Amino acid sequence: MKKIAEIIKHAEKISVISHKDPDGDAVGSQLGLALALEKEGKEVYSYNVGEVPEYLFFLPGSGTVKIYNGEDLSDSLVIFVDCADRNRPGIQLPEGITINIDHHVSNDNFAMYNYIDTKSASTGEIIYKLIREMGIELDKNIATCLYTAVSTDTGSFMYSNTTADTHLIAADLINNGADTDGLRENFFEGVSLKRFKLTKYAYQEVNFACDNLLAWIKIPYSFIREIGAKEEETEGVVGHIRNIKDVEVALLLKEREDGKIKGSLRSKKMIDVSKIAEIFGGGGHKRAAGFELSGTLEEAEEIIISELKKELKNV
Ligand SMILES: [Mn+2]
Repeated sequence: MKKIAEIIKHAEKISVISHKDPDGDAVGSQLGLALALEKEGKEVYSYNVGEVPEYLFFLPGSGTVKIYNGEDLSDSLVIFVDCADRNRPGIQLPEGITINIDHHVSNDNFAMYNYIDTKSASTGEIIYKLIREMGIELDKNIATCLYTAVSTDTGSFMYSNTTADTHLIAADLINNGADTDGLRENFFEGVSLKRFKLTKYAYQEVNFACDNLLAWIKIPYSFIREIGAKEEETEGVVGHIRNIKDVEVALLLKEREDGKIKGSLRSKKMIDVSKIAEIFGGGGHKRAAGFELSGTLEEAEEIIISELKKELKNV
């Protein structure tokens, strides 16, 4: 981290990039870092493939995140945040100096300099430590972005990745003015009607197997189009399915507009879903992971469910 802090200190132009379908940790870490670097007098650009989701518009600087459109990044220091592997940004790795800051176990150290802390519940926690390391003073805006990153990636401090360190960092962010009301109103109490309809659909369509240890749902693109939901609005559904008593592994299979099947896996205690996701070319964390498959929803279902049944046989 010292080395990374030093490299950043010497750079003038910096681009900060997070991942496709950006979530609270992606955008919160990205903006928290960008705002801190601007404070240091750097020329900072934020790019993503994909729009900032509406529930994150309240974040200071959310309007500065641009959709990446082939810009030449080779003359700036490029920092990737919260990207589990080289494909997650959706941007080709530029020539020049690159830094990769992340907390996913599946991270493949794709950049020139890599800081991967898999014990961190969120990338936001690592960015917090980096900002402290650099001696940059926190302010309300930076604190709001980082608090959002920490809070959303821990399911509001409830998931098993939450540590004492997470709470200490959150406390310091609140002491520095983090807008916790903004997060609550926009995220936790800001469930869109589309998101609610998706949850309703999921509750109706959920399948069970292996004595209810396994629960899964398939969402065809036709339904997503019918209700007009955006990609990111489908993400929370799988967490609701995991919350059912007895369920150990929850799976969401979602058909995308491009016909690809996106899989999201969640587990409770026994199954390391990052290993299962890796079988299908994806990755993530022990308790939350994802992958992409080609073919139909039914074909994807057959392959992954048989793999999950094998895993759950020994439980
Ligand atoms: Mn994250």
